Amino acid sequence: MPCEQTICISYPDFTATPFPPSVLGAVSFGASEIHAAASLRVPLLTLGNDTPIELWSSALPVATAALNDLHYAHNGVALWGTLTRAVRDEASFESAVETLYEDVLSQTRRAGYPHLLRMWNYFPGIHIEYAGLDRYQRFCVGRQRAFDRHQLRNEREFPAATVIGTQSGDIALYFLAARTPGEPVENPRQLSAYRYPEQYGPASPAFSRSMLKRWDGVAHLYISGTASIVGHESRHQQLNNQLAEILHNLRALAAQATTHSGIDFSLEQRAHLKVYVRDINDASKLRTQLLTELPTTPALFLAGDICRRDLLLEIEALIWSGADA
Ligand code: 3EB
Repeated sequence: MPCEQTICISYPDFTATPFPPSVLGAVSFGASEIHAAASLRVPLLTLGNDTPIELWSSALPVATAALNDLHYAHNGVALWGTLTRAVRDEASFESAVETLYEDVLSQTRRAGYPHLLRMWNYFPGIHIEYAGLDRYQRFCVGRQRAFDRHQLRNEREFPAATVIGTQSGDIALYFLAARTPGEPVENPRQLSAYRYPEQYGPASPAFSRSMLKRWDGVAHLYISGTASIVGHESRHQQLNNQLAEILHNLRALAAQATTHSGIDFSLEQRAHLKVYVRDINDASKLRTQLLTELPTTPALFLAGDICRRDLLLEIEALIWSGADA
């Protein structure tokens, strides 16, 4: 189906569907390779034989550009980009993240899309420790340094985000930015991550729980990776209880966005989930449980490491509005 909006996100069957003319970007998970001007392969195992593709397209004409290892596409309203960079050694991991984020911030601003809405971050060895901090904590430090240097200090400008550990490969990012700001929506059940106490690391995580964007004719709610966290504390040791808590969190966030905007956002319809599971052997159990809770909501299952060791899974969501929004 061709895209009739500013931005469309779809999960086409790669073999059956030719790429539409206005592709902003494409992400493949698992083994498949894709060819679009801006594309990224994320090396995460998928459940079963799935080799899913996430396709970002537009009804508007798209122009593509690249600056070194940053590849992007834009349509006058939004910019989609991707960047990968090798991890050299532990000592330089933090500064690698910092320069990577600086490159994203400076280039999106130079191109005229200064508002970061959504960031996906994947890198290997998320639990590797060095100088008393693990890679996730050093990621937060590098990201915050770049945000500080670019005067991105207003938390209402923090993008929604996902950070997931891979088993191999480079630091890989993809992101969505826009000419005009989105509206951050925080979760009433969770402390804002940028206010986490210092026990989780020296730099608090600079992301919003979700970002609402009203495009021309459709609104999108980009929900960050959501874990079994209430307040700032991890909850439950068992998989099924963590999933139930996450669904509670996601529902609370969708309800908050609806209250804030008057737009109907629900997990039951016009939603897509990505479920990241620490142990891929847990995926089929989770899928069964998720099917009883949300029988009609499509979900992609990916094996990835969650930043806190006590968390077994994390779920991100995209919800879009009906035609009347
Ligand atoms: C949490 O709620 C879980 O540092 O950008 C989820 C999504 C998490 C994004 C980030 C971290 C981030 O704290 C971890």
